[in-house]
Amino acid sequence: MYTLTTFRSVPSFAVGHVRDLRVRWALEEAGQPYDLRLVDFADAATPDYRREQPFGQVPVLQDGDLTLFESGAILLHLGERYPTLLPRDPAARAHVTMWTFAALNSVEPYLANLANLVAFSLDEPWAAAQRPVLEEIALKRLGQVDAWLEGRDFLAGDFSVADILMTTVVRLLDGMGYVERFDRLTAWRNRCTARPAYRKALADQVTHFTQEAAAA
Ligand SMILES: N[C@@H](CCC(=O)N[C@@H](CS)C(=O)NCC(=O)O)C(=O)O
Repeated sequence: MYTLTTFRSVPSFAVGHVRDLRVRWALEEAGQPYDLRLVDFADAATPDYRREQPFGQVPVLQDGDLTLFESGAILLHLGERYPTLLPRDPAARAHVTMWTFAALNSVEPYLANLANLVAFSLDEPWAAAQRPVLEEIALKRLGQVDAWLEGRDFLAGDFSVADILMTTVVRLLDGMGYVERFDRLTAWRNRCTARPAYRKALADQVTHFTQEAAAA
C-alpha cells in the first residue's frame, strides 16, 4: 500500500493544482489504492519532515521502506512497476524519460513564472514590464510543444507519466487563455484530462481540500 503525503489544507486558489495530483493520477491509472498522510505547513517546516523532503514541500510518497520526494521521480518510480505508466521497451522508455525532464525542466519553470506573476504580482510596479517578457517565453514553449504534437496523440508513444506531468504543467495557465491559442496542445490537454483516472484524482483532491476547509 502506498502512502501519499499532501498538505492538510491549502489556500483556495491552489485547490485542484497541488502537485499531489500528479501522484494521485498515476496511482489511479495503475489501479493502485493509497493512503493519505496530511501535513500542516508548520509540520512541513520541522527538521523531521525536512529529512524526508528537504524543501518542506509535497508530495512525498512512501512505498514500503522507500520514501521519495519530487513528483517526477515518484512517477518514474511508479512507472518501473506499472507498464501502463512507462513502457518496457528501452527506446520507448527513454523517450518517456526525455519528455518527463522536458515537462519539468524545459517547460514548467517558464509557465510557473508567468502563472505566479498573474496570480500574485499584477499590482507590483514592475509587473507591466515583466509580463510581456514572461508571456513571450511561455508562449514560445507552448508553441514548441504544440508543434511536437503534430501527428501524435501523446508526447511519447502511448499515454505515459510524461503526459501526466506535462498536463499538470500546462494547467498552471488554466483560465488565462494562453493554451487555447494552440489547437493541437488544447486537443492533447483535453484528451489527457478526459481520462477517468485524471477525473477521479482531481475530484479526490478537490474533495479533500474542500472538506478540510469546511472542518477548519
Ligand atoms: N519540484 C517539486 C515541487 C513541489 C511543490 O512545488 N510543491 C508545492 C505544492 S504544489 C509545495 O509544497 N509548496 C510549498 C512550498 O514550496 O513551501 C515536485 O515536483 O514535487
